[in-house]
Amino acid sequence: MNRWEGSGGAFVGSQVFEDGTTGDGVHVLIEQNGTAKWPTDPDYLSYRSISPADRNGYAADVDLTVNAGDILRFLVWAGATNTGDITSWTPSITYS
Ligand SMILES: [Ca+2]
Repeated sequence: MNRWEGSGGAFVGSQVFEDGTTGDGVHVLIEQNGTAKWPTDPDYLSYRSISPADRNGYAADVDLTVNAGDILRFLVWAGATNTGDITSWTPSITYS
């Protein structure tokens, strides 16, 4: 969890993908203070689904305005089963 000390613009850049090969995949979402911020298209502000063994996944990129005390959450939902739900997600956050 990241908690902000200041205010301003922030770019979240990340690639999220599945490392597992079985199961029903995962569903991912970025929230700011409990409000969905990514994905924005085409699954506007709802979980983005990633199939098992999808090594490309999605570029989870979003421009945000952050304020002191804001919390960004990178949510991974297993769906119906957590079998094979090995997920890679290493976001970087750049302030502007
Ligand atoms: Ca799953």
